[in-house]
Amino acid sequence: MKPTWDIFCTVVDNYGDIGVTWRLARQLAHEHDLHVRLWVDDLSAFVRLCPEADSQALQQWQQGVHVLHWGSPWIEVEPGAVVIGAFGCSLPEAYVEALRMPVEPVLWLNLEYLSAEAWVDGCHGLMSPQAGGLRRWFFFPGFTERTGGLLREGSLLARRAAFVADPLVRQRFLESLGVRPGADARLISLFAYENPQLGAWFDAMAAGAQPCHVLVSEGRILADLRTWLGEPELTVGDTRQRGALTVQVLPFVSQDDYDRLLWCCEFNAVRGEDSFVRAQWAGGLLLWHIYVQEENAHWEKLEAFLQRYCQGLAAEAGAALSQLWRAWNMDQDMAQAWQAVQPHWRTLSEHAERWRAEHAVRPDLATALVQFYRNWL
Ligand code: TRH
Repeated sequence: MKPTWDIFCTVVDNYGDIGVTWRLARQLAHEHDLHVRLWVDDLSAFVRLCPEADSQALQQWQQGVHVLHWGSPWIEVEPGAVVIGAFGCSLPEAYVEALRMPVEPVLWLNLEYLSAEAWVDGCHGLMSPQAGGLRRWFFFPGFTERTGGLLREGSLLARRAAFVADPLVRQRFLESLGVRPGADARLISLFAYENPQLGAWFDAMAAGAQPCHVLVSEGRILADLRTWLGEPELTVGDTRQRGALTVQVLPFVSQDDYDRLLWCCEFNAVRGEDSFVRAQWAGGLLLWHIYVQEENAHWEKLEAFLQRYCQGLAAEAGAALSQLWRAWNMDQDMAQAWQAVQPHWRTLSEHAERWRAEHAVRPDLATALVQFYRNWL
């Protein structure tokens, strides 16, 4: 019988919590031959990422993962060999009680948010004593060898390479979304929170010499797009042109299709955690809209990543990219920042490829978790 691993996910807001845990659950089941139970408190968020799922089912199997509604009252179960609480979520009391008297010892992990900050190296793998003699370990994703690494399926980069090598496959995929970019247009994806700089950025693209076709994923940024276009009714499927800029609103697609979308684009504007990592694996230029934290704690995270990312990059190109990211996240002039990036486009593309290659040789997060468990036994 396969060993069982439990992953608990509370959907706080947005799609990052479920995005990360669903991806991790699938990889553990497929590549490490585990019976993975993914406990989710809000299945409606899950259905957005996995459209074939049933938002009403108490339990279901999706892509090899046992997905269960984490509702109330709690269905009592025997804990798995490993339990992962994602992003500090509190496990059901009865489950924790069962951890105190397991048939076999259980490894209890807390999967943390991704950060490029230096302190993460020192906190990854630390143990924290819990009430009743229990112990829980912190597991940090990250960008260095002293962290748990990044989520990356074993076949991801080969699948991407095969996809980009076949222009017909790319074209068919884009057509399935109703996207037909002009031959000389730069294809750009945009997934973002509300952002007051959208108008300045889009003005710059509209006035530029280079045709751009921006694919905007439906969601929180749409209100700003409506304002910029002056069209309150704008909805999924709509396409508009302003000068050199074509804007098209895309539906929210499955996680696998979202990867394909990133692979199709030269420039990906992403947000949060999971799409941010996927854009790094996609390998094109990227712009990160970081999740806002109290007292602007997220700015430090942004700078920590930029510092790592810009290593080995020509100083001027690094400065232009950093300023673009700051402008997007700190409400500074995106028009100017966008123009400043243009002369460095090629350098930045090549750098993105190098960054991907550098990180692709590190152990991925799911493999690191399995290794952590083996070492713990
Ligand atoms: O949705 P997010 O903003 O999630 C955030 C962050 O994780 C943040 O750190 C966390 O604190 C907060 O949630 C609660 O962005 P993220 O992390 O990129 O998650 C989005 C997920 O949605 C990701 O798995 C990609 C997926 N996705 C699709 O599957 N289809 C789509 O069309 C799009 C646009 C995204």
